[in-house]
Amino acid sequence: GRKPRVAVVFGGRSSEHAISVVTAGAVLRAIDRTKYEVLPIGITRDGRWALTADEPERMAIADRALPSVDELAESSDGGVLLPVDGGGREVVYTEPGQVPKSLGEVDVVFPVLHGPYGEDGTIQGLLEMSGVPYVGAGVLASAVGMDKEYMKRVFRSFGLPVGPYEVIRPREWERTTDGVKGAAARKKITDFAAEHGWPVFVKPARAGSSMGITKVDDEAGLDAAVAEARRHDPKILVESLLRGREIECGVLEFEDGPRASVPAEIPPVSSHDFYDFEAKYIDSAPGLVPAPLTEEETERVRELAVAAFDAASCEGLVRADFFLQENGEFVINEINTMPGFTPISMYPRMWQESGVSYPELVDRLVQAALRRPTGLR
Ligand code: G1L
Repeated sequence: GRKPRVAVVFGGRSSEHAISVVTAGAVLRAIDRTKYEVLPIGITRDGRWALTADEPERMAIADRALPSVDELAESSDGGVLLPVDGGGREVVYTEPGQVPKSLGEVDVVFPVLHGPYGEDGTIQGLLEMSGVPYVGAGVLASAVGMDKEYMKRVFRSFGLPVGPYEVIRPREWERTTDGVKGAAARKKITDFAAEHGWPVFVKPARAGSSMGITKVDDEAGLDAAVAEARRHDPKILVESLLRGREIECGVLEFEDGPRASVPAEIPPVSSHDFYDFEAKYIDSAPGLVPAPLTEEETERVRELAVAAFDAASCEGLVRADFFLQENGEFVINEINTMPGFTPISMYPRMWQESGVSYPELVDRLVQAALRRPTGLR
């Protein structure tokens, strides 16, 4: 029969637009063209969708200039009308924020999108309603992976080890106690610190990457940290500092179920180290693969990673991040349903070290999506 047609959807209204383009370029380069037909679909920075040319070589950093969908579509001679209606050569966009009425004949979508409308379950819901299978987490797992409160609630209810935390909800900032607005909310944090000790981390409950997170050493730094977190999300989390080693593990769905990769260790960064965009996303991640762990520790973290995948009802893949505490116990910090995914990112590196090359990884993800029934599962 004909080859399955894979739509790679990338770019979008995110601060991480460029890394999405770079990642999509890597996926386009790696995907087996003898097996699949490929359709690159870019979303511009202002939310217009357009079919872009299949030119992965233009989707890389050149002379320190970051690629963008806007540029790819405008200077390309491969742009085709969207919705697909006969294959004109003119680049036509949807209106900003509009979703194309049709993606054309697509068998599976490979979403490479970050943050709002990308990895929070919204595009997954759109694809569910269209009946198109897609790579990676579904609506529920995506939403759970985006909300640090519900992530912890899910893990805890499945018996996974979770560190101490407190949630402050939007309405709690509006409440007045003893004539002071938000006083009870603030006390919740200082009580938490009194119990678990300073420093604490103040985080937006729902935000991509490590945005809006502040380490707070004492009460004096609290108000600024809360204000910063609330810029990203009115719901915030307070967590205690989990002393220990940072260990990550990849989970990938095989034909017979999810399997864990070899784990990696992220070495501590000294506070004066500054990670700019390129250092964080483009340079090879500074992790040690495999992590120098004992056999028992390795077994344990791999078991926990698969348990986290199952607890959140993940599909396709997940990266699970842990702390290995000084008492030898692992605590799960978070999962990422759309982890860094260039060939030099941690997740692909962990699988490379486990015997799964980047092209095989891409193929396994597409195959897992194609095996999945649409509708309730
Ligand atoms: F589709 C997958 F495989 F689930 C998938 C999709 C996207 C895995 C990883 C990613 N990663 C990204 O999209 C990103 C890290 C480039 C977001 Cl900025």
